[in-house]
Amino acid sequence: MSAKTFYVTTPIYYPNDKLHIGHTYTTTAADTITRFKQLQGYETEFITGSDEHGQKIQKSAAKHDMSPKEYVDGIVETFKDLWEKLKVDYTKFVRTTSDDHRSDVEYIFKKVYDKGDIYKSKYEGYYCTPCETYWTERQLDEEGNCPDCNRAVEWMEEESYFFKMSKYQDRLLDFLNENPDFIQPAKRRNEMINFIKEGLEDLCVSRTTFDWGIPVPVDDDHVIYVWFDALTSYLTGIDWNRDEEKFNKFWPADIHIVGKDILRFHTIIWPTILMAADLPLPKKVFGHGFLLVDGGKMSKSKGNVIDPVKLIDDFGVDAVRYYLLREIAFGTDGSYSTDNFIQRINSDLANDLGNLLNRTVAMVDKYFNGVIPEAKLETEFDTDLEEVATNTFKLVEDNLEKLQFSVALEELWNLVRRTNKYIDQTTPWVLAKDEDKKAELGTVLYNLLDNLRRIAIALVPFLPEAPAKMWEQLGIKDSLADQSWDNVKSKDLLESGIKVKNGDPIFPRIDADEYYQKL
Ligand code: ME8
Repeated sequence: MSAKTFYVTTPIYYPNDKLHIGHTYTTTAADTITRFKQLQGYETEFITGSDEHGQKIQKSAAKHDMSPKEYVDGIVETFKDLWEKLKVDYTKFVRTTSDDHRSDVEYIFKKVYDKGDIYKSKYEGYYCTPCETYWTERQLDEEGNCPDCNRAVEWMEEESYFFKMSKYQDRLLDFLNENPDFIQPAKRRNEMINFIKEGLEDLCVSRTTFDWGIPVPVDDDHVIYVWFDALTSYLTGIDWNRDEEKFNKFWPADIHIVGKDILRFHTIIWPTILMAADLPLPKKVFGHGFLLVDGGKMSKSKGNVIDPVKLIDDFGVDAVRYYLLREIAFGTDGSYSTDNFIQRINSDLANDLGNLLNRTVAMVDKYFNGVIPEAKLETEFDTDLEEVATNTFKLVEDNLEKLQFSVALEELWNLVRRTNKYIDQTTPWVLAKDEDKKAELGTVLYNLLDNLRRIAIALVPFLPEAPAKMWEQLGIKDSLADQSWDNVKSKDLLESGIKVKNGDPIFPRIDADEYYQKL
């Protein structure tokens, strides 16, 4: 039987500047789904990287008096540092300037060229350098700017190579009809289909106005269009042309996670290139919404760009990941604000979950000398708690499958709050006064601990640090690797007779006034 595999990608980001909270959002989502699939027993590949060619990078490097390679080398290090801080567990970081990638891009270009689907012609049009995209006059916005980013465009004329994208229009529409879940969220699907129905033009896939790129294999005067180059990274990442077995095992990708800004490249250009190269198409592309700051667009000129490194330094990696995944519904735009961040962390992590753990462990310490008691009988509240737990874990699983992270966490927190309510219902402090109620008290505390164990495993996809800290307090010695989603579904796996470890709160409360004063 072949192993269950799952291949997920993030965009490969442009190293023309440091990454911000928006990029962090995409990558956190990709890491979370990867960790979830691992818990379910899948063998996973998770690819990220940097998109290093193109005019935009060349211009940024020139501004800094550096060669493009020297310039990107420095910035790529900051990408990797950020992913390390965010505890992102990727399998490969693809740099488009690497030899492997270059040879894969040359190979795919040549393959499509040899087939007759790339031809030479002349190109004229309005070029948007930040988006690396040509536009026709009709496509420009009302002010004559780029319709995507609204910045100024330049008129350009060049001899270019063209990819016969128009040839694949009908096949692409058929594919989208046959695979209604390919484009996510569903509301974006029609947008893409309408765009295709307006008519796909052939795509200009080479440039001569700058030279920072991979040369066209049949013509050194041209470099390959940066999107043709970048999209191929999804093949490089799993060693296409180098490790056939691995490639066949993981391709087609299970999901490309991208922002809505680049959904078109992934659902129109990429599939048609793959069709021309006789490769299967990815199973799904999810174009999530954009993160705004205090309701507005993040921009350097406004000075409101949120630095994820500072946020992690100030609040910890779990808090940042929790906030991003809980606060913004995946697929719609959302807004970051520091007030809201602090409020969310204090109420959900410090109060609801932190208190549940503290109260429970402290009671085991107090009433059973820290030794996990046995669940010898049933209390009248157990069935209901267990029903909520079973139902919750099913909902968490279903929503994670759909990448609905915020709903999954909302459901999980219903259980956290329900478990807190179980303490109020069973009143362990009252039971503790009556020696005859010792068995009942033991049962209550065991149920609390066992629920916390299951909640901790369910948190593994979202939070890289808290679950292990929770297990330590719960007396569980197993390493992360021993946990699996099946253990979330099964109750009563916690061993009795082992000692819990009453420790510091794992989610300290944030004092907002103190934080703002320090800024
Ligand atoms: O487009 N909110 O790279 P890029 C949410 N190199 N997500 C955001 C965001 C925001 N405010 N800002 C950026 C490129 N993102 C190409 C990709 S892939 C083959 C090539 C995230 O550095 C989001 O995922 O401009 C978006 O799609 C991506 O960063 C754009 O990153």
